[in-house]
Amino acid sequence: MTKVIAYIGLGSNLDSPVAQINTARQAINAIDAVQEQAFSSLYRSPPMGPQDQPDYVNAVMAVSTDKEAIALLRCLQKIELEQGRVRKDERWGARTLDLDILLYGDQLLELPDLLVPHYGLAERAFVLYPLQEIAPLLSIPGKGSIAELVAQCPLEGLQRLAQ
Ligand code: A4P
Ligand code: MG
Repeated sequence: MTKVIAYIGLGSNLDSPVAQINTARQAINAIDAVQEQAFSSLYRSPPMGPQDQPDYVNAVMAVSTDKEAIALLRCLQKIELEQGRVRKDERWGARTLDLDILLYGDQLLELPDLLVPHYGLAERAFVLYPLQEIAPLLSIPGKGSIAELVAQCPLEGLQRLAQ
């Protein structure tokens, strides 16, 4: 299989979010057949969804891979579990680590367990701004250019963290 560039969204709001994101970055780099191409700054934002939870830290990572998308998802879910992710019934509740496949090449995927592009990508400041930082010329299948999407998306309290 030829290599594909995939974009992964990382998010955490429990148990030292910055450390969670850095640990996840290392774990993703340790996946067989996955190589980091770029990693955005870290961004802090108020929670989308229930407000009785801490602020989030988010980042976006570009990787090159020859893994199938679903195989990549399974590796990311394993890393979530290793970092103490507990899935609860509450929608959009607090979590130690969330890893989403935002984009997988220019592919549109509608598998039972995997929707790509990620369903929230086009409206979320905490995804669009870090994505634009590492891929300013990106075009999102079915949605338009990253520049257009960012221009239409208010910051909603998003702050880039000092390095
Ligand atoms: N799934 C389908 N498509 C994908 C994809 N492209 N990437 C399926 C990853 N998973 C995908 O995910 C639920 C199911 O989605 C999985 O079984 C997978 O097969 P999950 O990680 O178990 O649950 P979740 O993440 O809680 O659900 P959801 O609806 O994806 O939540 P979101 O959209 O990830 O939102 N506020 C701020 N400021 N920053 C955040 O990062 N994140 C959330 C979670 C809420 N509020 C936030 C943030
Ligand atoms: Mg998720």
